Amino acid sequence: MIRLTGYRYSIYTRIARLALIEKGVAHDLAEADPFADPPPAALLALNPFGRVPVLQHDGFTLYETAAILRYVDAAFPGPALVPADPRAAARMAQVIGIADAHGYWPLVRQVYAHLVFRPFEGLAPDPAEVAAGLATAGPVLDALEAIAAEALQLAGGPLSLADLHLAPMIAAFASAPEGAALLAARPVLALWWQQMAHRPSMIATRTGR
Ligand SMILES: N[C@@H](CCC(=O)N[C@@H](CS)C(=O)NCC(=O)O)C(=O)O
Repeated sequence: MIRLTGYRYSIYTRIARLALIEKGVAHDLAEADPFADPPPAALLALNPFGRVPVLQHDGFTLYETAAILRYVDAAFPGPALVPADPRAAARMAQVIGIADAHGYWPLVRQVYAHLVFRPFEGLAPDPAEVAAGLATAGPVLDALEAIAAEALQLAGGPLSLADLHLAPMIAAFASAPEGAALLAARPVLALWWQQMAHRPSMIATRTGR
């Protein structure tokens, strides 16, 4: 049994879904809203931190998206999503680290959440969060642009876990016109994003927000 517990609007859930789809792994989806207060007991039983996604595979339970992606890549047949070249693999891990440590909050939780998600839900954005997110996003995009320009990762080569980890965050960010403008100013990264946006797995996992 392969089950992914996630939330339909969750960026991290989308990342895990991309990996499963790209590897061709058939799986169930279980819905749990981690933003509920308190989070569902069933989710807390799988992840003590109450976050999604969580992967279950034949009695093995795993949370933390980067770990889920490494497991999905290693445990199932299909195209290898970790480069064999040590430097490309290191850049892959670096992109994932940058996305988690520096990208998710400004790109998703500040810019996307306040300019796209909250208005969709009929809620007012907080201009201070938007301004802070846009300001913080610049250096993050610059760092990713430098990596893409080096062409070991994020440059249209063989698909890797870095592409899958970053694409949903960039998708959310660029769905705000202000985010799209900042992305367009980083041409190599923007070209990467144009290619990723058209992948069938990205189209199949659109969230509707
Ligand atoms: N470090 C976790 C982060 C996962 C995460 O933050 N997921 C979000 C949804 S995209 C969540 O569950 N948020 C609930 C909350 O912040 O309370 C991972 O890599 O899986």
